[in-house]
Amino acid sequence: MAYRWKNDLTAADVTPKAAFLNRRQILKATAGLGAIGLVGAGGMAHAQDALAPNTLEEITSYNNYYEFGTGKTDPAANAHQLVTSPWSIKVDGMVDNPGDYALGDLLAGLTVEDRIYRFRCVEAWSMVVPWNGIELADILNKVGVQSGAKYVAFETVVQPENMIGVQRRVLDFPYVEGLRLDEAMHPLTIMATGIYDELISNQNGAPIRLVVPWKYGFKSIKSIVRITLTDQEPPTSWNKSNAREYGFYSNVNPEVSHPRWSQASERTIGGGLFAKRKPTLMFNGYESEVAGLYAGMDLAEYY
Ligand SMILES: Nc1nc2c(c(=O)[nH]1)N[C@H]1C(S)=C(S)[C@@H](COP(=O)(O)O)O[C@H]1N2
Ligand SMILES: [Mo]
Repeated sequence: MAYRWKNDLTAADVTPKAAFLNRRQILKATAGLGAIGLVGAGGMAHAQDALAPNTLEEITSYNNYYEFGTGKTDPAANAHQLVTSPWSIKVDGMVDNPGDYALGDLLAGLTVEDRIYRFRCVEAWSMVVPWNGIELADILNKVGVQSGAKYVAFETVVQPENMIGVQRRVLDFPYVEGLRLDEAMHPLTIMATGIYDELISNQNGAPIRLVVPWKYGFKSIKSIVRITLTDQEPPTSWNKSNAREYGFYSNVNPEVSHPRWSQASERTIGGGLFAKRKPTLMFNGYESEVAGLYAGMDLAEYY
């Protein structure tokens, strides 16, 4: 990559959290995952970007994680049942070093960075989340992507005995997602292991989940157990469920409506009773970084 992306949101855009200041302990706790980069903490403030702040409480109590139920508070109520240790990730397909990796082995030596990102659900609500994560590109470069690979497929763990939504078959599980290889290698794309310098909560997708900030939230698949390099566009859960409403790309785009609602504006979680909806930004505010990935594509056709 020719450049290193600079965060445009800072800690001032999220509500201060006691643990966020307590960085030393976290450095100790995540020492096994490599040094923590301070990309977010020193980033540039954009005064015009008046985003509603989100607390850890908001981020961990209003979730989508259908394996634990379809209600917004179901994941917080049920995800304590998720077993996250030990955790291994199968890496297969068109890679030089396929295998079943213990999570710590896969991430060893890679840099955990702070990334404060806008997060926009296809249901037209949004938050600002201070993630800690590793660039997916670093992981892919470590396992060695073969030249014919064009896409990356991801799969969420299935623990039927622990997952009420799996028992009720609310979706076709395992939850699966995918990215084009250039999207996966983009420096904005991270695998998050923390929020506010704490280990990521189960309801947010512990122990490791994808975050692709310019795409609708459902692309950011949780609790990943498999990463596959392939030359075929992989199936994705919401596209399988309703292809007319949910495409493979799912880039945030205020000009392309969902068949049942507008995507031109969004409700900010935690904004309070009288909070105004705010206009949704093209590519969720990351247009200058990612628009080039889609040059020449009709975004209404490739939604
Ligand atoms: N495995 C899995 N991943 C998932 C989901 C899910 O139901 N199952 N929901 C998606 C949707 S619709 C959104 S908006 C985000 C929500 O992430 P958050 O709860 O951490 O805010 O997770 C995405 N990843
Ligand atoms: Mo979502």
